[in-house]
Amino acid sequence: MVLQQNLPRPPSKAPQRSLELSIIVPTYNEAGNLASLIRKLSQVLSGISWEVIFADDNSPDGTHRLAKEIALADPRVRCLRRVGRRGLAGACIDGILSSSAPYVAVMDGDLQHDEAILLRMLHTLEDSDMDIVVGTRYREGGSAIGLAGHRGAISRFATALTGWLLPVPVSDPMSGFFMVRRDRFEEVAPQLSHDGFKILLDLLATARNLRISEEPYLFRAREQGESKFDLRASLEFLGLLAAKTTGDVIEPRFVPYAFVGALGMVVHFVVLKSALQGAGLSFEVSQSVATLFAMIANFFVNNVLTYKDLRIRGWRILKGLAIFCTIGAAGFVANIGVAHWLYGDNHVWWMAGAAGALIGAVWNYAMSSRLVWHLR
Ligand SMILES: Nc1nc2c(ncn2[C@@H]2O[C@H](COP(=O)(O)OP(=O)(O)O)[C@@H](O)[C@H]2O)c(=O)[nH]1
Ligand SMILES: [Mg+2]
Repeated sequence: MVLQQNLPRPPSKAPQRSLELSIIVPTYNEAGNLASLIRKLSQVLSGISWEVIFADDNSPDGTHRLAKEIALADPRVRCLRRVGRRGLAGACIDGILSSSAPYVAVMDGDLQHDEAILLRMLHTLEDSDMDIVVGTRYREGGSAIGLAGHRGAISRFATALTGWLLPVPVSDPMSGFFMVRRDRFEEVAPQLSHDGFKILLDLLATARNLRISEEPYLFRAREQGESKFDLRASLEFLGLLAAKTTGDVIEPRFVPYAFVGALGMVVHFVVLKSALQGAGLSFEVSQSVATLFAMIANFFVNNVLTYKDLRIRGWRILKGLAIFCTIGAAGFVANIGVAHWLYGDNHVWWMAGAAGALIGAVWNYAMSSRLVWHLR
């Protein structure tokens, strides 16, 4: 049971004012931070009518249970427990759509975002014609001091890459801290991607005409729990950039898929070399063994990386693998066919080769997404 004396006292009667602000906090294993966060929100938001919604992806540490326990005693707290799904962006979108205040904020649940600027953000939206206020670490008065080591370097690189590729006029497009008018968000919600970490970047790149204001803040160091930004999140971010720079022609998931394909090439050559030189097999046999190994490796890595959210388990793995290999074989034929046709036409070997490989990769991706992992 949660110790009630550690938590803020909720208002004694129903609030007189209608709800002004919904705060959505995506959480995954943040049980150690919930009580402090609610206490801090109560302190800074005492003058307004607000609610906080924890959008939790069934955290193994029981964050959702704790949130619901707190919610029993405090009607300003709610928890949306999502099962069978993982993803920061999707959790934020579902949380926002489950709420109804005219203004909605998204902030992390690990106390890295400074709650002290929430009121200023709200006043900016109420008193001006701005649509969104973005918390920034990279304007005067802000700081990313809490972003230590390699996580900080990745964030700075991602910020520079985004500024170079996409025309989003903000100093901190990687920020996960913002407040937006509900009606503007609801307009674009159907076009937003549920995969990935970067909901703000997606929102800004999708709804290009938002009037944007920025509010500096100090990004604090994480004290409890750990960061969930991993290889998959990095690849999803690159996928989002690829989608938005090509006007959504490229699906974000194609980037992790292509990354796994490149790893498969490495597997292929390592096995080919070992079979040829190590085991002394003929080229044809070595090449077949290498192809089979690479396809099997690709299937399993895709299952836990690219399609982690749609992961196949148990005996269904065998069926998935068989379909994946069949699609791969057909993709190989398409690759050779296209390359042969183009080479015959213009004799530029590298262009024919690249076009063949691209057609093969697109075919494999499109078919295996639908037929193996049943992506809708
Ligand atoms: N619901 C949900 N929340 C997530 C997920 N991944 C991260 N979060 C939450 O999103 C916030 C930011 O994540 P964090 O790991 O701190 O990322 P970092 O600050 O970029 O290193 C934290 O509140 C996390 O608990 C996820 O897959 N689902
Ligand atoms: Mg964090």
